[in-house]
Amino acid sequence: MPNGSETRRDDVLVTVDQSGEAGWQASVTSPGGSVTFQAGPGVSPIGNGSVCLFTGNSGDLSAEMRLTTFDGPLLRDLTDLRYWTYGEVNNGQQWPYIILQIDLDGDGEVDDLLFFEPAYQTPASGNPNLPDQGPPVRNTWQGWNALVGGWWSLNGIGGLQPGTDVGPLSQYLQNAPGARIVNSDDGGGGIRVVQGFGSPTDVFRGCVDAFSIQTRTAGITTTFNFEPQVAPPPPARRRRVIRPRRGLFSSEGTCSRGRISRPFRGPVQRG
Ligand SMILES: [Ca+2]
Ligand SMILES: [Ca+2]
Repeated sequence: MPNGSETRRDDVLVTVDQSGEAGWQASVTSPGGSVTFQAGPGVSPIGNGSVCLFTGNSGDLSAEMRLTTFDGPLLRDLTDLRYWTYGEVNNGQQWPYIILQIDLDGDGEVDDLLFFEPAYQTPASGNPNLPDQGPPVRNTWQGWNALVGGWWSLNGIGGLQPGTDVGPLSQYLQNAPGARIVNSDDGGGGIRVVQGFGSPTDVFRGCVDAFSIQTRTAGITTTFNFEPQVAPPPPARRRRVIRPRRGLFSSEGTCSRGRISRPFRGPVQRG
């Protein structure tokens, strides 16, 4: 059973069906990669579709969705963080995962990255003191509660490492109580859902939906519902103006071509 809880009545539901909406940016560094807003796959957790991240044949590069609207909140004020994944193609270890960009010293610059990976959320593959969220399964929608899950730090802060040394955010905060989530200098969103950064021979394709987040100051959860992009309406049809081709009729009223060759004298009265 998926672990993502149902959308509550006080949630704000926001539909996102293209890059640039509601603060979400598509970011693709892999040459054959893509970010696609599409129907399905299968029965998506909310609505009719999801956003799918594909690395192409360069799994060492990436396809991501990045959220720009959480630039600066304290990590300790994060009170909800859940999302759903549907992994289609991967190396058996990597499903769409979350990166939080962390500023440790308050200068707004990124100092560390925190990773939540679905593959490390069972007692055997991760930290047995944390909830067992079950192993990731291909071609299945699965909900993940990242807020209560196991995380690792790029710099190993708090002893948080990939695999069985993942730990709760509280363990990180004991060592970095002032940690803040920040965007990149170039404006790239500090909350990222990622496929890629594996090895060059990897190919990753996974879809994401129902991404929920809340901070203590916001007080309510915003759930982003990724949906197939609605095709823009066709452009209004321009009125067609039919003009005679140049040279078809001469200025004297004679037809220069075709069957009528006599001067045109106007309508003939018949009596
Ligand atoms: Ca910094
Ligand atoms: Ca959806």
